[in-house]
Amino acid sequence: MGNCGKTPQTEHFQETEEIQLELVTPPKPKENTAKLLLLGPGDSGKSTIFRQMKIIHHNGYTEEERETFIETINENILESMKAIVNALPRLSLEISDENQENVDLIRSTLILTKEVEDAIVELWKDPVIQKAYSIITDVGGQRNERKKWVRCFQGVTALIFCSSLSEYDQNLFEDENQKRIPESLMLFEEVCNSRWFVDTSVILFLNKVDIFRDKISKTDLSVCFPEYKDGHDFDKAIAFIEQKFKSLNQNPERKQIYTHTICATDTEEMRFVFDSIKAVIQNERL
Ligand SMILES: Nc1nc2c(ncn2[C@@H]2O[C@H](COP(=O)(O)OP(=O)(O)OP(=O)(O)O)[C@@H](O)[C@H]2O)c(=O)[nH]1
Ligand SMILES: [Mg+2]
Repeated sequence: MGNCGKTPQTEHFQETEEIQLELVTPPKPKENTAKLLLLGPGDSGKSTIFRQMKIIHHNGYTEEERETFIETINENILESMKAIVNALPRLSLEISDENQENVDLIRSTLILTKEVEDAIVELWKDPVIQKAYSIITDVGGQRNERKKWVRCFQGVTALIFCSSLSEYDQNLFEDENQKRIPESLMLFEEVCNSRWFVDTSVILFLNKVDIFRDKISKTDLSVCFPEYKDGHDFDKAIAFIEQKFKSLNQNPERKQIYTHTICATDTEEMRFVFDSIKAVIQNERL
């Protein structure tokens, strides 16, 4: 292998990158599925929102609807195992003799039969497969860490970005000189204008409005944004923050930002919010 002056390290990174790009070949979108990506800084409420979605939809799917997901799940399992076994040569990993037949089967099949299912179960127990999987998904370092997310980014129907309103007077854990909302704005700017989401609508959740409502009556928003002049006015403060986020959208003609001011811990309220974002998601799929 000619190395064109690359160190083995960069070569390894490049290979990993290629493998990952291969892994991320987007599955064909299914008519009845939408892929939502929920992002946001630490402590903004992502897990709470996800939990609410689960509570709200816990009894929300009929047996029939659930059955329609089986095919997608099966395809994902087979595609993922294919990607792992196909990556073995490039990772210089060799499968044991007893699993070679299973590898051949996975490479050649397109359908998840009982036989293929058994082969996947056997392969998943194989330490070589586990090693390949961990190299593919667990590569260290920030740059690669990001690559890992590429798989999540492809084929996204709508992006949900969650930001906490209540922390405008708090600094980051990691950096005590940086306020949390500006940090969140920076992350939003990066995500919103990322090439992955050029045409993806963004649903912006301004969360923890309950805490914000209390706080704004005591602490002026200007502690975070010195240019803010409307004191303790709740509506004006919300509108100001919303505008801060929206102004970061570099492509307002193609990309909409739908903002919801929410209290993620309130299940009933979240039921309404999810209902209203369903319309956006359905539009996106047209
Ligand atoms: N009062 C109030 N608390 C909230 C709200 N949403 C989330 N919380 C609380 O805020 C904390 C952080 O919420 P999480 O959902 O864990 O946040 P996260 O974004 O998943 O955080 P990481 O996983 O650390 O990135 C939890 O204690 C939640 O109960 C809200 O609307 N109001
Ligand atoms: Mg979480």
